[in-house]
Amino acid sequence: MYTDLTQAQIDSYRNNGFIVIHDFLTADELETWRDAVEEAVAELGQWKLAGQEGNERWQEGDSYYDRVFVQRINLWQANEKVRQVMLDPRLGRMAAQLSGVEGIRLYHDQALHKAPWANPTAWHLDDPFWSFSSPDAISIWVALDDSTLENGCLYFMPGTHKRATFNSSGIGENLGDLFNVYPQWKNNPTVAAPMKAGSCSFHNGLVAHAAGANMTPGWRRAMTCLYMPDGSVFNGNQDVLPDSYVATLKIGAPLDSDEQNPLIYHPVKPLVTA
Ligand SMILES: O=C(O)CCC(=O)C(=O)O
Ligand SMILES: [Fe+2]
Repeated sequence: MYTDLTQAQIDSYRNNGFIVIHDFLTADELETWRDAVEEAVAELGQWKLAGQEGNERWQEGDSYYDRVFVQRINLWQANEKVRQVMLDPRLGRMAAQLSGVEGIRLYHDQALHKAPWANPTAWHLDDPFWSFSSPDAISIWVALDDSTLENGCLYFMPGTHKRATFNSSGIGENLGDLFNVYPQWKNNPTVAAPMKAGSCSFHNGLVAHAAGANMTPGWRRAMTCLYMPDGSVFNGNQDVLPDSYVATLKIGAPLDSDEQNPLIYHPVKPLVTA
């Protein structure tokens, strides 16, 4: 795993709101990630959120959004192999260095697999969906297959994280709805981010991004993880948090449960390890 970031990479991330790291995983590591993720996705079946099997809210249906990607969340909680992969402090250290924060908690992981002929992923911001609001939230997106212009690679709008508010448009059927909320971005340039399997990107939770349709008969599989700066507080959005946990939270309460959001990197505090 390529984990050493140069100052130039960190600067590029801070300026653009994203960075692509080619050849992030070795061939063996890629095999480990694929095997773990495939096993966990198969175990969850039609349920999108681990621990919520049987809860209709998290049942896959046949909506437009269900055809954007196969989305399976918190696989680390359900599967030992994914837990080994996701609780790796090296991932947390990279997230901390890029965002310039001290400690990193795992907010949630998610497999995002575009099936053959999947719908495009509309332009959106991530952070407004989440249970905390931070300009330093960051995600990793790891290509488990070659991700190409043909099968639905990511696209970014550089620099938008610097000006975004927490207003958003969701991820609907209209690719450009985000630009009704941010009309000042309508003519901004965009950057495609095709990646070989085993490469990855990191992106800020407030940078505008999207992905293409899958115009091929093959799969475009990706494993992602969303990271929360240690010290972040509950903003009132339930998102993927279980009912029983949300019932204990007031707005402004620290999201510091190591069962739900393990501390995976910190220079001094004890970490949760696999
Ligand atoms: O994989 C995709 O289609 C979209 C990914 C994305 O929006 C994310 O990782 O935040
Ligand atoms: Fe996203």
